[in-house]
Amino acid sequence: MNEKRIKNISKFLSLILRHSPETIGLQLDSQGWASIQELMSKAAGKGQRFTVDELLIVVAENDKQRFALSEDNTRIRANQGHSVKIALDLEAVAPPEYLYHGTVGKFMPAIRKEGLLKMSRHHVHLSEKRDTAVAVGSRRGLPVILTVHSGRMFRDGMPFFCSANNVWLTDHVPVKYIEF
Ligand code: HQG
Repeated sequence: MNEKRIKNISKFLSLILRHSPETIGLQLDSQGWASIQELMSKAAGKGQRFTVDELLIVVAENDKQRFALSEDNTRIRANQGHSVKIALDLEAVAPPEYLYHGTVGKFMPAIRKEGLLKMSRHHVHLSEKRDTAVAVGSRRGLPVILTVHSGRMFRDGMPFFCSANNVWLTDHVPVKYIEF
């Protein structure tokens, strides 16, 4: 399977499993899982056809490990990034002392005022590596990298979660914890 097809199926799965399952008439369970059989048949009904093997390749080779399979390999869900309301049931864990967030200049006036907000997602997304934040910010233009004092936030009582693919998640980063 070529890169282009992998990317195409990955984008489709992100759309369905994170944002709009209803576009193919699919319902996610309360933890974001979908039956692979049902997903495939409903996707095919809308002209998006792929085999189970192709789906498994997309899950395994995904550059950011965006998707997870259930233990019995019958269900799939996105590891993070949802805008639909689901509970990932992540456990709160202590973050590293510093985490990074990549954004762009046009959001900076608002971020300086309100801190980092989760916008349309469930959480604010942060990374352990600065390079990851550079890649995230670059999706929107010239990246601006913010250092978040996550250790201090945690000690001040703010919970952090780490997704199965190592994205750090929190509710809101108030301005006083951001190094601009
Ligand atoms: C910005 C991709 C105005 C924030 C990536 C960001 C990531 C504010 C945008 C994952 C703000 C939200 C998440 C405020 C934050 N005022 N703008 N107060 N606070 N923002 O896409 O972090 O490929 O929801 O800086 O790689 O960019 O989908 O979040 O620019 O891991 O797997 O509002 O999405 O992963 O944008 O990206 P997003 P994000 P996937």
